[in-house]
Amino acid sequence: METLRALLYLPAGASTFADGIDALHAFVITVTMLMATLAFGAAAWFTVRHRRRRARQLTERLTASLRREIVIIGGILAMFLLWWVIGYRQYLRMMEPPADAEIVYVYAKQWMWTFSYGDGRETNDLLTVPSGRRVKLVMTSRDVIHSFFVPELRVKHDVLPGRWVTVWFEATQPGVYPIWCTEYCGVGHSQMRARLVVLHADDYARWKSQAGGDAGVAVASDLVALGREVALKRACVACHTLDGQRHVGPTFRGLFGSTQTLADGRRVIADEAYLTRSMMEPNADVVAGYRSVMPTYQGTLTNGEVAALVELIRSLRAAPAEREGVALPDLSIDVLDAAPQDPWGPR
Ligand code: HEC
Ligand SMILES: [Cu+2]
Repeated sequence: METLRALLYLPAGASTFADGIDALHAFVITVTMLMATLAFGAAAWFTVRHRRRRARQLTERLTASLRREIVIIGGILAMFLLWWVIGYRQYLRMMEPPADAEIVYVYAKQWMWTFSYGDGRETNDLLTVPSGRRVKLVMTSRDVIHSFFVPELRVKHDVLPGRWVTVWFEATQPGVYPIWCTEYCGVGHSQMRARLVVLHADDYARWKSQAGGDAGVAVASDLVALGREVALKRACVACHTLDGQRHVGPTFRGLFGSTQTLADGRRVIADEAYLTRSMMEPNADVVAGYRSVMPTYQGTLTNGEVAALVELIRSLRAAPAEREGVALPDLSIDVLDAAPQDPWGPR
């Protein structure tokens, strides 16, 4: 395996995915090279063997038995299907993030990467993760299509505006690795590089315990708590409740993952992308039965605050208690009691 990697100029693998992907890569390359050599050899052999010897010689007519044709076509097809089965299983494994993964929110924009951690910390062009632990990246773009690529991890995924995508990985080797953008995204594309720092688990714990205070970052105990603060600070709770009551806007309780009917008849699932869009372009998807009075928060909410709000809404699922095995803290906020119940009257 190492020789093949060296031969193909592949960087050493640094995640649990690397061996499987490299094995498939090596398998495909070996088989195709072998077949290419055979095909070229056969062509050369026929050129010599059946070359024109006399001026008026007719082309020989060659036939293969049906059995031979079936074996050849069936063999090639089986080979393709085998690659597909192996690749598809790897794809499924990579696309299904484990539930216990540590979450980092990734924002791409021309031309940098921003990483927001669960404790409210935010860094630019520097992603720090522990080795031997699963990390899930929840990624979106603020402008055009970018692509997140760490060759050593064998992890690569397009990062799209208006959509959240997730990838996960488990780094095995502590070290510093390059993060590339592999989708041409404008003149600064080649500058859009970041670093991935993989720390030993105990170094990582130390890194985490260092308060982000020196950078002036508010460190909340977790994103949900931070989201609650943001919802208060930015007055989302003037129009939205957290306890299931309808107000000026729909409640946040039970919103995540639910199907929303919009004023124009479309039905959408309230996922991370939809929630973010609702904050950035509230008029793009107006919920049926509500007035489109929500102001846009484009440019006023920081990336970290958006992540925190999404996490808050995610935590307010309708029936979380039996799934998680723990009761959620009561997040209802009393600010609303003073607010008028329905300023626009009956609809
Ligand atoms: C002035 C009142 C008002 C404020 C302030 C407000 N919203 Fe809204 N919001 C609404 C209304 C009304 C709707 C429903 C109509 C629409 O979709 O635009 C809505 C819709 C939403 C939706 C989609 C809900 C659904 O059921 O699909 C989300 C998510 C949302 N708001 C989040 C927020 C967040 C986060 C904040 C604070 C940063 C906020 N809103 C502040 C009035 C408000
Ligand atoms: Cu880019």
